Amino acid sequence: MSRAVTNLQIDSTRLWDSIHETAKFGATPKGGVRRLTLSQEDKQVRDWFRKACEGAGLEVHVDTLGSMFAVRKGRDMSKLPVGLGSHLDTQPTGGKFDGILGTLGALEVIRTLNDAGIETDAPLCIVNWTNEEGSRFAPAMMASAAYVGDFTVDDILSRKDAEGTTVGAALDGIGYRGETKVGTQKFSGFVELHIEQGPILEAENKTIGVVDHGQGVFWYDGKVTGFESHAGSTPMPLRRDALLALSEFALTLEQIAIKLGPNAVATIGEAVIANPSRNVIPGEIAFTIDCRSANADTLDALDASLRAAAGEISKKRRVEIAIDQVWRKPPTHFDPKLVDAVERAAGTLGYAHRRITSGAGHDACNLNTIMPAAMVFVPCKDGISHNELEDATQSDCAAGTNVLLHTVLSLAGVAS
Ligand code: HGY
Ligand code: MN
Ligand code: MN
Repeated sequence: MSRAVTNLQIDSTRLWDSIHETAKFGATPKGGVRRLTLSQEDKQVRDWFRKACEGAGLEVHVDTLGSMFAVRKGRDMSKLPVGLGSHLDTQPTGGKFDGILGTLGALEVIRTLNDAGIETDAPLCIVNWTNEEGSRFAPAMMASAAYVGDFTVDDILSRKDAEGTTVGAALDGIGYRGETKVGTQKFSGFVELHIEQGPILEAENKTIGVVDHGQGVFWYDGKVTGFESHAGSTPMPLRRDALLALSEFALTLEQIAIKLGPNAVATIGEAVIANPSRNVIPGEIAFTIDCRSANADTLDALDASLRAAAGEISKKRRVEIAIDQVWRKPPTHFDPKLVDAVERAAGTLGYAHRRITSGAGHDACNLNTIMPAAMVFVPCKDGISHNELEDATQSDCAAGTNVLLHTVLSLAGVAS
């Protein structure tokens, strides 16, 4: 590779400006971003992204689940493109970097190659995957899961949010139900840049995380059915209190994860009392469970233990605890060759780096089931993410994007 290419660096200010320019779509008073998938705020950032991609000479197409693909021609168009990108949707109390860094970092790679007049041998394709977060519609990494065949497109289109709006209606509502059949755009491989969303890189003063594994994820929908009765006249021993049953289950689940740890986590992120009233004993609660581990056996142990605990508590408290598994994502072992390519790029660029397992799920974890995939991590402040305080430094974001650039160049080849 020529010296000019080897020394090529992205434009750190342009990347930083685009991160902060797009943060205005769904900006929250506390400095975060609320950009739920397929919302009006998501439409705004999608429109911005499409315009920026077309401005960079890319040909944009959208699939039937709204994922956006922007192709940069290569010298040899008979070759499959190298894919890079992430997602632009956020959590309700999201930050400026989760997903956004990887998508805008991919755009910055293209802009840098354009400025340098570099043509790659294979084409490149940058991607904004619909609904990575899984907050408004389950599951998370939804569109890439359908892309790899874990769910049918019709199943996904029929998924409903808490208001009863389907994915299909939400796509139509923002004009992003595209023409391209899901799975049409093929790749030779996929590389995703992302903030770590954990504390390790910052604590160890590492600039780059070379992601070789990802935790598996089990999601469940749960419902506790007790018995509504008067908060004043019902003696304590006669109560079938759904909230107290869920509370005992939640604390038991915490102990299960701690016992199976350190490589196990479990979270009840949603709990909704049906027809809440301060002087009625809760009779019904819908809740969710998120369990994770990088070890498949630990995941299975989490599953068995939480089901057993639900059975014991339901008997003891004379309630029903129904648990329905709605998503099963096994642990990810990223493609060794692509992981090596990321590690080589980080080493050549002189960044302090280490191998790392991703605690969070990512679209690249799904893609890795049908093509070679890998990830590049950069630190985030205090390891905080899925929180409006989420923060990262300009230099780390630039370093991660430089590693993405040189990894992609090593995979796509340089024609001129
Ligand atoms: O849930 C996850 O790990 C991702 O942030 N959607
Ligand atoms: Mn993400
Ligand atoms: Mn996220």
